[in-house]
Amino acid sequence: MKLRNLSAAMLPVAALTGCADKLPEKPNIVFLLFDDLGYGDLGCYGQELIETPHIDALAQQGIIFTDMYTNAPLSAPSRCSIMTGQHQGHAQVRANEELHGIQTADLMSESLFRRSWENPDYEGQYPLAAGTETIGTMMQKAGYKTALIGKWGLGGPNTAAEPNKMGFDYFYGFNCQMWAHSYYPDFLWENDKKVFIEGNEYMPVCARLDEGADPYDIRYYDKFNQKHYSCDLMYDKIEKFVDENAKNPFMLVWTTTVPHSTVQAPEDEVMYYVNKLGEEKTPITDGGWYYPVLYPKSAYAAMITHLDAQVGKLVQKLKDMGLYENTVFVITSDNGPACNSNSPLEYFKSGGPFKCTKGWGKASLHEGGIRLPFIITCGSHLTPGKSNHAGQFVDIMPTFAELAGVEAPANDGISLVPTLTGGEQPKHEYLYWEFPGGKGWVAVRWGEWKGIVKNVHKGNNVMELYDLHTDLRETTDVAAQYPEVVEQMWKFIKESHQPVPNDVQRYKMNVNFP
Ligand SMILES: [Ca+2]
Repeated sequence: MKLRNLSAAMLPVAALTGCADKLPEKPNIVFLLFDDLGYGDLGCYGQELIETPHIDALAQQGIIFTDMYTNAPLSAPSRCSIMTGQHQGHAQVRANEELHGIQTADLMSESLFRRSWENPDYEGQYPLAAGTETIGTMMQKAGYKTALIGKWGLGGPNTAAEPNKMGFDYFYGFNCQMWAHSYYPDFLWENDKKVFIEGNEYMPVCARLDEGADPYDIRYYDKFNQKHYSCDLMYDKIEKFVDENAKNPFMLVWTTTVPHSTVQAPEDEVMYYVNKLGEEKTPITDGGWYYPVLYPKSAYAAMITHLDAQVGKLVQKLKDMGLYENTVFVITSDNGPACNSNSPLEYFKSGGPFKCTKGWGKASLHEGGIRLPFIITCGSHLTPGKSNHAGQFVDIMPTFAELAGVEAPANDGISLVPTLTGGEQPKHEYLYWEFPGGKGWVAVRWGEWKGIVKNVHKGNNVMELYDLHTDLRETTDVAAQYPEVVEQMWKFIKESHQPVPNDVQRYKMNVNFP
């Protein structure tokens, strides 16, 4: 059957001109990966309340991708696909798996949380296998200095998959995703050293307001908002890394935890949004795995704007150092926005044009969980525009390889450089996802068709089919009208899905092929 041309319904797609833009040789790379930022959370993707002027300015100079996807709707598997270029049908990591580390349930137990604080062996997620080739090892081979600053989540301390062993010359931040639920931690990791932060105190995320506290009085929240904001500690290290590598190519992987819950930002910046958006009347006093928050909407907005201001600072610094024209920025998010009490998604329309209520954002394979903002700029080298190339994070590895002039390890991606230089962009035949979290999901995008199978763990093999050309919110299942499309989708699933190469129960999914 003939497929109609793809088009993104929300953003008008300007045809990228055919003129060949030249990219600098071995440019520096700044890869900024947000955590749970939605398609609609940036001004350049239609956000009207949260201010992101610096990222918007970068986007104006570069390419805005309308149809770019993560490979997985959750942190660890998404990052695994970014690092290895492997799609989830044969990736090592396919869900968040804590192995010996602190489990989600432990977050609510002070003693188990403290155990992880006392003994780093109880930190971290399931480790990538020793010797895994990553974008880090690849760029090191190309002569780059590499840093990962932010959140890791692909192997705990004392495992074979500490960031320094996975291709990063320098690491600073959270090794463990669970500890990243606080923006005022009392320690972070610098390479393989646990560094305590003077002025911040140990504060488990199960901590609540003191007995008798007035939940409408901001002073009672002081204990959660301590002296040093982790985003600022990380940003200081970013500047230091750039300073130290002004004379050689570098790749900075900036895996910020913004705007993942707990939503926290410096008080004056939160108050800016309280004034702008209006006083909030519903503080979160019991945030589950997260601290209480007095102004969740304002805090969510403030933390994104705070990060945006840091992007502006870094751009200015690179300009001052004469490095900006020689630096590629890639900006995206690891998965769609989280639907928890901390994240005011509906208020901000974080899902953009996609449905993003509970079950439709993070941890789902609906568009709201997987389609993400994705921007590439390179100083004034690119012809600004929008691209509706349907890609996935596995494209990042071959893109960086081509930029650096090095051969990439075997991967499932397609370099996006032709889109940057005005060349003919090769396309994926289809995009594949599987996600064993929750009740189990499989999905395929083929042209404008989106096939999705839910409840895989229960043996369900009835595919829902949506026409993204007319139905971005995936509301009208047309599977019964297009059995030949459904049949082809199943063929794609069959050729993509492979058993996990390890014994992690949580990654396993038995697909009941029809
Ligand atoms: Ca995430």
